[in-house]
Amino acid sequence: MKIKNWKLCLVADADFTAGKDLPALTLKAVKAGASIIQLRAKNLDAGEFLDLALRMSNILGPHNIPFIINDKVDIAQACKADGVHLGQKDMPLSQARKILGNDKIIGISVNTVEEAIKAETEGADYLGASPLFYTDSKKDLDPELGLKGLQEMCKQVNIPILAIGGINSSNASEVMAAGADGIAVISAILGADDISLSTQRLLKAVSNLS
Ligand code: TZP
Ligand code: MG
Repeated sequence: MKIKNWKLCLVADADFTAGKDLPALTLKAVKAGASIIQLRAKNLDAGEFLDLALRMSNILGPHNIPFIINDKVDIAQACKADGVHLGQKDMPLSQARKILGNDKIIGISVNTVEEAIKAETEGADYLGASPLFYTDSKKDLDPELGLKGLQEMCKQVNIPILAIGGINSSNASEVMAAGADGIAVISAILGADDISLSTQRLLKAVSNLS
């Protein structure tokens, strides 16, 4: 599946469920308009990650929404996800492309214009501009890009850019105005009391509706 709507990616992080069921939380966000789902599980072992990925894949199937696995090419393959999102220290893009083929989506996290141009040249399908702002949701953060850094990056590459890090319904429209094709969030959706409402608010902000 190719991605047509880049606007709002939920990074469904298994560490952010407060004891609730991640597939159920994700489904609420999808029904409220999230357009891409990326599954992130830094603290699960491979078997647990795969079980969760298969449950997510099953629950998302009928909704026809792109499903991306964070970090792990083998898990993406095993659950027949639509693609993988790789950091600078994960499997190199060229190797992931060999394994997954041209029909799968490969996203790359980038923090500098140099990394962005390299990923585009090597055939990434999209970039995660990371981190845009400070966030407590990720450890070992690279320097914040800020709106200026994002703007510069967007000028230098042609593939879609999802901005991530500290984005919420108050700053999302500025992020889009800086040139992002969409936003990716964890806490603005999973940390909210009302997942549907917070998803709708984000969607409004990225769609420039008042
Ligand atoms: N990569 C860069 S920042 C980040 C990730 C996974 C965390 C984003 O979480 P939040 O809660 O949307 O700031
Ligand atoms: Mg990663």
